[in-house]
Order: sequence, then structure tokens, then C-alpha cells
Amino acid sequence: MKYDMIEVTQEGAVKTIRLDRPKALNALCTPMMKEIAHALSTAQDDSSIGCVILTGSEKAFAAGADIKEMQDNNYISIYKSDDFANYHDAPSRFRKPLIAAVSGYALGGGCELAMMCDFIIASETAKFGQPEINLAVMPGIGGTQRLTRAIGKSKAMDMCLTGRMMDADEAERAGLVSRVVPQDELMPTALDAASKIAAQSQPIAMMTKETLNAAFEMPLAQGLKFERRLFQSMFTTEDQKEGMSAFVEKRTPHFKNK
Ligand code: DAK
Repeated sequence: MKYDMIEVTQEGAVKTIRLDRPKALNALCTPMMKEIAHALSTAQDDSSIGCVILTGSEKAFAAGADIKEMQDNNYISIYKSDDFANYHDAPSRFRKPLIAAVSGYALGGGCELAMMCDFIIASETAKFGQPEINLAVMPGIGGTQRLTRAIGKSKAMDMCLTGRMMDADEAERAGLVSRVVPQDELMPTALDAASKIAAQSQPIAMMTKETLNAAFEMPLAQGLKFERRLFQSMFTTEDQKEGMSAFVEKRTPHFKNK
């Protein structure tokens, strides 16, 4: 598939998807979301890919869903198309590790897109917000739920009800982002993290991601059982034998994803 609104590159086992609609500050229109969904599905099926980075431009990760595309919708049209479930939500269904590298604006659907990733690395210029209330709507692709889980009720209410933006330092303090780096170190840092992840055993990294995500879905006792079962299952893999042998033999492990 030829992409018009994203740019996809690969370095080693890391795929980078860069949103590329600069004139609209990477506003998330449906064709762009379809392209992201397609690129992710290709990465899912490609066994040479161990981790994906989602990023934007220096000025904007994404300034939200495309307001111009959205403005004439009515309830029936958005209910029937349900593009949000079909495409906009695709990153949250991606099973390999997915990192958001955010610079500039991550607003509305852009902030929600970043939160669908497994963790967010932000540049010092990043600004996060859920300003939908200014348009007389509210977050609709997970913002009310994921932001609240990430930063707690008080701050999430503040963000969604006032529509204010949060800078990178506040986002790090609040636990929304995992680290903040200078602008010119954003992609090198994201690539370094992604390469480290991609060098691990792929099925083990996927199971680790699945188990952490279960913490948001399950009561503690059930989550602990889920963790224990998957932990036990890892001892059936060749990679567990390799990882532990390599440690004992003081050498680098070579995982086969088996
Ligand atoms: N949509 C469309 N175009 C956008 C855009 C957006 N979200 N954000 C920016 N642009 C466009 C601007 O219209 C402008 O285009 P031209 O006028 O040049 O043609 C260009 O990008 C540059 O923007 P500005 O001139 O405004 O640039 P500034 O540096 O002055 O300001 C800004 C940057 C990010 C502060 C400002 O652009 C801004 O406030 N943008 C809107 C941010 C926003 O409100 N985002 C939330 C969008 S609503 C749903 C679920 C979820 C959603 C919807 C439905 N369902 C389940 C059905 C999600 C909704 C949203 O995300």
C-alpha cells in the first residue's frame, strides 16, 4: 500500500511510523488513521519487526481528530461508519511493543493516540491536552478513561473540563510520559529504547505487554494469577533457556523467538 499521510521507515528490527500531514498539524483524518492501521497490521505480521515507534513532527505529534472532517457529522453518520472502532482504535489492538515519541502538540485524539501506545517518550516541547470541551464535545477515543487511569481523577478532570494544555515536565510528574528529553534527542532516545526491546525475545515482550495491560482490566487477584500462569508458560520457551544460560555463561543471549 502506498502511504500519502504517513512515512514508514525501518532500522534493524524497529519500524517507525511518522505522521506526515504538516499543514494540518497531523490532524487525524480517516485516511491517515487507515494508513496507520495498515502499517501496524503489516508490522504485526512481519516477524522481523520487534518494536514500533509512532511519532509526528517537531511542531505536532497530532493536534487532534480532524475537526474539518468531523464538523458536519451527525449521530447516525458516525454511528454507522464507526471509523473510530475500525481504525482510530487500531494502535490499542497492536500486540507488539509500541512507543509514542511526542514532540509539540498532542491534543485531543492526538493525546489519545499517544496514550494507546505502551509508553510515551516526550521532548521538552511536548504539550498534551484534551481540549474537546472547547468544541462542545468530549474525548471520544479513550481520553476520559486512559487519561484518568494514567494521571488520576483530579488532574484528568482538570484537563478535560478546562481544556488546558500540560507541558512535558508536568506530564512526566503526573506519570503520563515515561521520560522527557531535549528535542534533538527524542528520536535517538526512542530508537535506543525500541532497539533494546526489539533485541529481546518477541513472544516474551508481547506477553509482558499483555500482562501489564491486564492490570487495567482485571481485579488484582485475577491479574496476579494471569501473571503467574504466563510466567510459568515462559519456561516452555527456548528463549528462556537461552536467556538464563547466557547469563550464567556471561555472554549475550541470542533469542530465536521460540
Ligand atoms: N483539525 C483540523 N485542522 C487542524 C487541527 C485539527 N484538530 N488542528 C490544527 N489544524 C489546522 C488549522 O486549521 C490550520 O489550518 P489552516 O487554517 O492553515 O488551513 C493549521 O492546522 C495550523 O493550525 P493553526 O494555524 O491553528 O496553528 P497554531 O500554531 O496557531 O495553533 C493549535 C496550534 C494546536 C493550538 C491549534 O491549531 C489548535 O487549537 N488546534 C485544535 C486542537 C484541538 O481542538 N484538538 C482536539 C480536536 S477534537 C470521536 C472521538 C474522538 C474525537 C472525535 C470523535 N468519535 C467517537 C466519533 C476527537 C476529537 C478531537 O480530537
